[in-house]
Amino acid sequence: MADLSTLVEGIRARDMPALARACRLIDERDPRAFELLKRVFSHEGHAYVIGVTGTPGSGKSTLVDGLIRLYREQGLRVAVLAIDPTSPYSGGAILGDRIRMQQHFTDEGVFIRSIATRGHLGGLSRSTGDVLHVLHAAEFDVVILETVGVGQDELEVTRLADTTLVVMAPGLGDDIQAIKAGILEVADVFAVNKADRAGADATVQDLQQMLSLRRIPKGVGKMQGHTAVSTFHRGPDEQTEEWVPPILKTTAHRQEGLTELVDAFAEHRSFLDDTDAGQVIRAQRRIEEFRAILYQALIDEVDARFADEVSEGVRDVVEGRGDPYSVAEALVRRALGSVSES
Ligand SMILES: Nc1nc2c(ncn2[C@@H]2O[C@H](COP(=O)(O)OP(=O)(O)OP(=O)(O)O)[C@@H](O)[C@H]2O)c(=O)[nH]1
Ligand SMILES: [Mg+2]
Repeated sequence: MADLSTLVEGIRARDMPALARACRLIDERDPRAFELLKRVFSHEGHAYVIGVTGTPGSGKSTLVDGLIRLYREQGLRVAVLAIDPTSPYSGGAILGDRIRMQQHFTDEGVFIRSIATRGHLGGLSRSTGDVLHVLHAAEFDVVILETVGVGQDELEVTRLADTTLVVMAPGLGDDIQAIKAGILEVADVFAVNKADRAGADATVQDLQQMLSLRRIPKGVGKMQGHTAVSTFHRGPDEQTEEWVPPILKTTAHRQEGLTELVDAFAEHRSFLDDTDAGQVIRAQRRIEEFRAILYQALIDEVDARFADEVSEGVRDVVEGRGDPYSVAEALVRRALGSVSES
């Protein structure tokens, strides 16, 4: 375990090779990753985590690049995880993003990595969650999770974020229709990017209309220039506090509207910190994370200790010797029974 202690030290010192190695252990689901995570976990979690998702081509990467610059100017340390479900190292989008972000690669206060692990329970979301704990331990101030796609897995990942930004752009209206269901759920802040283009106001209105269908009180989410009005609403019952996602206009490649965006993030963060509703959201996330870790640990244990029995069960089902319910039940009984005996 001396090796692991060195790795933990390296992480705490924000040594880039150590961070990369930790990410690799997690990606590869190396058993040492579990030990590592036990050592680096802290309840507080140093970094503020921002999820960025939205319509393809809306300017997410350009925005993220601008956000990195803004946070760096404030002296904050930033990590970016590009969540790419397709492939870790290929794909035009990621390649383009890497070139765009190249200027930050020589900056020691910036860590950029893509994540693509799938295929186990919780998939992308689980391994991203693990990497987040490493980044907390490395004391990054801000972590940005940028999704490449907008499928269910990617939306799932944004649930790991304190604040999720959904990026839209004018002229991509059909996409809004197609993905709105999932996306409205996850959004804490909306950016209508490419505000320099015609149709930005119409996109803002479309969004406002969709949001108002979700029983959101009148008059909120109004625009004043780049700034959203009333992001924080106390319902008629003083007990029910509610967060109303603001809609902000940005022109990412000119760095316009980003300060207002960062202000909206800060406001959402204080909503999480200072209200009961925010505390409930945080508690629910901890519960979900624990369950995911617990179930994955059970699966790993069963796979490791009962590999032969599992294969045998598979054969029985495939060859019709047993129905899947009875075979599964027998296997679970046997696995749990043998654990309690040992
Ligand atoms: N006019 C205009 N173009 C922009 C703006 N922001 C980004 N772009 C351009 O829009 C294109 C797409 O930007 P990206 O940042 O790659 O968008 P993305 O959402 O990351 O794209 P994918 O990762 O492929 O889904 C690029 O050519 C950008 O230069 C903006 O505010 N206004
Ligand atoms: Mg991109």
